[in-house]
Amino acid sequence: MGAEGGEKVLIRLYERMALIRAFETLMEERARAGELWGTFHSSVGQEAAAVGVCAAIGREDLLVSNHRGHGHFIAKGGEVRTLAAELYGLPDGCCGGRGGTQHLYGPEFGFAGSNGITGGGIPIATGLAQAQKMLGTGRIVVCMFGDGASNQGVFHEGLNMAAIWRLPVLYVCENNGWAMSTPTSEVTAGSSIAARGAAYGIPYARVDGNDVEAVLRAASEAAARVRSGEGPYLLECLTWRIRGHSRSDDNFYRDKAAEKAWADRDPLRIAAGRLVASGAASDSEIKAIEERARGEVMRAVEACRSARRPDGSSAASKLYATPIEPSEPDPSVEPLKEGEFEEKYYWEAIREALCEEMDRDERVYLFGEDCAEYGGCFKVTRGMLERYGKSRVINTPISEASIVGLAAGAAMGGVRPVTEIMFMDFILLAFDQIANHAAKFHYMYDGRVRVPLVIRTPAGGYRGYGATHSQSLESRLLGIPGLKVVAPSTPRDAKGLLKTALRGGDPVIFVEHKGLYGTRGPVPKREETIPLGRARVARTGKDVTVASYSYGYILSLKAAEALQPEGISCEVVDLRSLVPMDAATVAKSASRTQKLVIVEEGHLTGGIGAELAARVQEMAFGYLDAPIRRVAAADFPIPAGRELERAILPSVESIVSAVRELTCG
Ligand SMILES: Cc1ncc(C[n+]2csc(CCOP(=O)(O)OP(=O)(O)O)c2C)c(N)n1
Ligand SMILES: [Mg+2]
Repeated sequence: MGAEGGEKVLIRLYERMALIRAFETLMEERARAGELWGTFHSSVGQEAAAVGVCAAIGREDLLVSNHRGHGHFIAKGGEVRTLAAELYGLPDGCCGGRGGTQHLYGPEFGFAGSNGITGGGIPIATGLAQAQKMLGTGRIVVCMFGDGASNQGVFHEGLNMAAIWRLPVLYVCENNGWAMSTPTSEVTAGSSIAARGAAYGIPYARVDGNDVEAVLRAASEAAARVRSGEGPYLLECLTWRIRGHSRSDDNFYRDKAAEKAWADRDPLRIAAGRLVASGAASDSEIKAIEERARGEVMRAVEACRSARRPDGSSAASKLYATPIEPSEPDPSVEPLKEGEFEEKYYWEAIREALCEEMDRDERVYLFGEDCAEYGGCFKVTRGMLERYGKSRVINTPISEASIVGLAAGAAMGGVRPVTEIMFMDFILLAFDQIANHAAKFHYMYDGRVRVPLVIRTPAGGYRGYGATHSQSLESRLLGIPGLKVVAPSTPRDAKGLLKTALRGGDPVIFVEHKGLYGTRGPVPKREETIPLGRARVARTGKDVTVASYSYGYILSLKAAEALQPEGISCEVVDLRSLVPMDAATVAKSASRTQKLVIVEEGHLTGGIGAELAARVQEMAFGYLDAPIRRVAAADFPIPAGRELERAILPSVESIVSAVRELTCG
């Protein structure tokens, strides 16, 4: 940078910093005046890090931000007007008012989302970088986070993954010395956050985060290395949060001398001092820049204040990228004629669906622990590595949270990951990335992004694997708007539903019961996709409806056969998909039989049965002549020993006795 060029650059940097400062200051006033609903995290004092980093990358490069993201949004090129409108909860806000201060999005200038979960953006950014690399876009991804986030597990998982796969991601830690009221030094081991890069073989640097020129220099060097294909880089910017952590925090816990020392190192003051000292700008020119910035923000604020308030009616929309279409025909209700089908194993049907979709769409790839050579714990994907190669069948570290987080980020970036969580029990480690991230993005970012992510996972017991390898956790996935949950029980459904999941635009948890892998059934030779959200009446009967899904459906069929000789005729309904849940088909059946038993392998309390029973009674209360019965796992961890396990999990016998009690009074 030449002297004159450098001064011009510094003026531009100063203008951006002044705009952020004006935005934060004026919006804070508006918040105090009670005009803003919700919280507010000010980035006053941290402008140099945001502006210096963003000046080092292109508009087309991507940036993932955190809860303190206003400055990042503006520095990346976002308009003050759409940001202010978002904070005011208005329809022309960058997320239509759905996101608010902590959840911003601006794909048109490479702002790939901010997020209120501390550290949550790290795997997302890493996954976005994976997508850039796969698609060969040449873009890099910047991930902004705080010192507090560097103590999250996903920080370490994300850095590890970025390093092993050499992903184009620049991690930028804004170390402002505090994570809320906790000093960084009190909770952070090691010589520096930057030096944590060394553990993963990632180049790193530490820079004065209040000196915008120094940040620009360091970030430019880092970005160039990342862009060259070397892999990730970790940059730590030492800075200071001048305001309280959030709106309600007055910093009472901080040392006043330290506050004064940092105030003297205010990044705007440093830059202005340099501009004046070099003669690049006079005091009055600096003032004029600040006045222009204030004017721009004030105009935005005035527009928001005078805007008509929305009536809230748009809130219940845009939940899914691929909405559930009840009008779509369901081919699987047609019985298959001789010659139209082949007998297939359940695992085989799943593998076929995966291969057919990978042949059809080269953006589909497999991503999970031991999914390559080994073929996954249950060998479902064995042989796929040979067929599709290492770039599309990828073994991952044992990092469930980041497996899902990376996959969600990659899906947002335009590819279609299929992850495998080895046992459903381990999904709990990834729960934050599923529930707070993947499931929410489409809605929270006002329908402007899709997360086409399929998470396959083997579930269930009856194998003596004990408490941490036997659970059916489907019910824990209810009540997470934005997520779809599928649990097929037959090879035909497994194939057809998986294909639909793989073509949709939403995150889907695809539950595969371990006890089903070795079962066989007819699968059509022709291509078939089955719509989600349709239950199937698998066996007709007149005395009682037994509704179930997954392995519970197999037990229910057996129970129905066992009851036949006693003259009890059971109608068996297979839910197939749990979110959306087709309670209407169950209610219709139960209205005819007037009795309903719900069978599931998950625990009784808060289970699928509880939800389904509540819905069915709303629709069919007048038709039922007995209370709805639930057969489920007893509310204990699942023991390993054969007899103990049997005593806890549902069985053909327990279904038979529930039906008998209901029908024989
Ligand atoms: C997972 C999670 N834990 C806790 C919080 C509450 N919280 C929000 S910001 C914050 C401090 C974060 O510190 P840091 O990462 O250093 O960012 P800073 O606020 O200093 O910018 C905390 C504890 C949260 N939002 N998410
Ligand atoms: Mg901090």
